[in-house]
Amino acid sequence: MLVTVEGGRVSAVRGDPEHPFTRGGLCVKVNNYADRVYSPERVLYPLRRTGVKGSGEFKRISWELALDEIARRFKQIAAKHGAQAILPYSYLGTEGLLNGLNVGDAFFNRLGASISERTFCGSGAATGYIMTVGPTPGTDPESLVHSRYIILWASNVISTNLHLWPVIAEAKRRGAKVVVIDPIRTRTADAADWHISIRPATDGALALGLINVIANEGLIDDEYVKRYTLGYAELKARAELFPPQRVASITGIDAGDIVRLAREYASIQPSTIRIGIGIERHAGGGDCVRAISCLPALVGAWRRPGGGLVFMPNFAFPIKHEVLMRPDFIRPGTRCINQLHLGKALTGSLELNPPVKALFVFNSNPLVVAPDQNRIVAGLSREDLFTVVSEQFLTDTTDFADIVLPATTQVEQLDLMFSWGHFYLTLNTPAIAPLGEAVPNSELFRRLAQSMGFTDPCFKRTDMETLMELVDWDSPALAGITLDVLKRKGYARLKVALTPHAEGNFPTPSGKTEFLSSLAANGDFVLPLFRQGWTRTERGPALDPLPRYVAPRETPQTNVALATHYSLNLLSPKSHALLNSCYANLPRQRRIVGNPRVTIHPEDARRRSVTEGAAVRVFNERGSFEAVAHLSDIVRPGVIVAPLGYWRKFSRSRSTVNAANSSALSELGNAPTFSDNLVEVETLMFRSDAQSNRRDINAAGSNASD
Ligand SMILES: Nc1nc2c(c(=O)[nH]1)N[C@H]1C(S)=C(S)[C@@H](COP(=O)(O)OP(=O)(O)OC[C@H]3O[C@@H](n4cnc5c(=O)[nH]c(N)nc54)[C@H](O)[C@@H]3O)O[C@H]1N2
Ligand SMILES: Nc1nc2c(c(=O)[nH]1)N[C@H]1C(S)=C(S)[C@@H](COP(=O)(O)OP(=O)(O)OC[C@H]3O[C@@H](n4cnc5c(=O)[nH]c(N)nc54)[C@H](O)[C@@H]3O)O[C@H]1N2
Ligand SMILES: [Mo]
Repeated sequence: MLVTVEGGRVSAVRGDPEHPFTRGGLCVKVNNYADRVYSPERVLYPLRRTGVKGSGEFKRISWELALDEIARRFKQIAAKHGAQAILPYSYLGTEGLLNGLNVGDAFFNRLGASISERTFCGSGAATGYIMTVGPTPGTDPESLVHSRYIILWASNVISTNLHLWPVIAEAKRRGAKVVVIDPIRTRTADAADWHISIRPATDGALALGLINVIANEGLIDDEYVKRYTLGYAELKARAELFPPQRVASITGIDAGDIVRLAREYASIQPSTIRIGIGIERHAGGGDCVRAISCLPALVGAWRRPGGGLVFMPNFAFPIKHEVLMRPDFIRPGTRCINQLHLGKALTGSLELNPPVKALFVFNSNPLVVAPDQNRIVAGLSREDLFTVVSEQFLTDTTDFADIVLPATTQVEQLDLMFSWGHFYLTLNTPAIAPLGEAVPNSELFRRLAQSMGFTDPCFKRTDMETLMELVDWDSPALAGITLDVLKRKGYARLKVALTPHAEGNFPTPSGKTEFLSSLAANGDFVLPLFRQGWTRTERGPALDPLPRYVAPRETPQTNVALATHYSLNLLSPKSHALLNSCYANLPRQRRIVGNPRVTIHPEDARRRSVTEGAAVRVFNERGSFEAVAHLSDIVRPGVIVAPLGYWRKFSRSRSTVNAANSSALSELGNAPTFSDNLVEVETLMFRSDAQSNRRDINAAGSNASD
């Protein structure tokens, strides 16, 4: 992003036309970023609560007072209950290496606080991926132009990975076939050659079914399998349990289509699979990715440029995460509380000893993004809970804070950006000075450390010092790349191989694609969780050495008893114009997104007498939210969609889709199970003021320009 500054003020932002990957394109979320920076609603000064919890009423206080109060309360709580009564909570408000996922780790580890287990995004899928192919950056997204067969598996590229689309479109022009596997005909599915509509949470069966056909029809690359894989015979035997007919009955996909997909994928080379995050959001998400990760090796897709898997380019960035994480500060035996369990942790359902007495939130808006929303509301309403939130805006979460601290935006802070979607390391230089008294997260933790009396050198480092320490500048991936290069150009492409696995070289214990996982089998299993931030390993019970199909917990097919009350599968993918819950308060994005809406298949709507534009309540035993019904066959019968991102305080029901979502974790990697839940829909008896003709362009799959 190029920022134009006039008279000390950002006057415009635009994409960098010379950037090889983003090509000058900015998405609808950030192409008016100056409006976010200068929004009259920015939090620019520390605030203290004046109203009841949830009221969002505050008065300005000084930083000094705010820090004094936080330090005093933290010390009191630590003395009375132990420091583990303090729970940090953060996610990806910014993805910057300095101010992002790990910026608070050293502070909270030093404090002895509970560890917040961060498994919102990719933990289940990445666990399955690492078990099979290791932590490899995989196929270069840019090399997809060479691909002749591209499967976008649970990935709504046009909305969530916009800059990859031109690469795919170019491959298409060169003759590639693009297949989308998704229960929704998304705008990406609309633009593809073939949309395969699958029952939610059944992809693991499909992947094993593809292996079945590929193995039985002799479509494997014998030589590649022999030299660079482990456990083919065992995998084949496992896949025997998944013949196309059986897979068809599980997934709702026509058996002929399953066979055709397998044949095309195997024979049209190079083929690539882009794995999306939607894939992991159910009980068996991680295992499903294990099975998918077997596929490229089976058919020898890794041999050629453009073949393989696009999933974790971030593994290419040579970052020393421990510099920020400081695992050496963790006191032995410190407990871990999974972030998806926030509601339970705050309301006593986890029987925590000590109970959580203080919550410190930054880079996150849990009231919108975390499941089990009603419990979170109840927990945050506790008078005896001391809550601090560092934010740019007064969100649903800050409404419950005792103290709010002002945070800078991306144009006001120094940072170094890695990526989940390409191989460019980017230096984010501040364009303007911080507005008001806002501070970057790095400075926030320097100040907190000082207030707590922590004198360790890491709490005194400048941002530039941290940045220099954080990067492994000697890594071959950075050959020729220095800070000066980054300063001059803004970004630099990592040195990565075009065909990293043409000859095996997988970063697994055996160096091969492990159909038969040695990590799982040895009983001394090492679980690569995204816990303390980046992959941290942990011993767990031995797992099935082979990928298996774990049936979803809440579907009409797998939970008949529950389905007699709630018979629709609710999906809550990303909104096109929002970034998780970010931008949902800004006028332009709100106009584009419109009001909360739920898309339902016309047949399901008819059975419930739900009509187009009707105000409906979506509910189950966990909770409910209201939305405007949109009838469309872009969703499979039995599936409804309500995208993530709307804020509670703008909804009539003061609840959003995560009120109905479960905090149950997936079997591998403790991932969320947002796609594994049953709900029911009923028409409200009055016209909701949420009614509107505007469409959420993601849910409606429209190609309306924005
Ligand atoms: N516009 C926009 N872009 C974003 C974000 C955003 O909020 N908005 N968020 C960013 C973040 S944090 C992430 S993690 C990425 C995620 O980007 P994606 O991986 O694209 O994630 P989602 O949109 O959640 O889900 C993708 C698709 O998976 C489908 N899906 C859901 N359940 C299943 C299932 O069981 N099987 C199959 N086959 N498909 C399923 C959904 O219908 C959806 O179309 O996007 C990033 N980019
Ligand atoms: N139902 C459902 N729930 C989901 C998902 C889903 O698909 N469906 N997706 C999940 C996924 S993949 C993810 S990644 C999570 C995302 O979860 P979060 O990372 O919590 O989501 P955001 O809405 O991006 O919230 C970030 C907050 O940080 C603030 N912020 C931004 N920059 C800064 C900064 O520099 N400093 C500080 N202090 N604050 C800042 C923003 O204003 C925003 O309020 O949500 C998860 N929740
Ligand atoms: Mo995410």
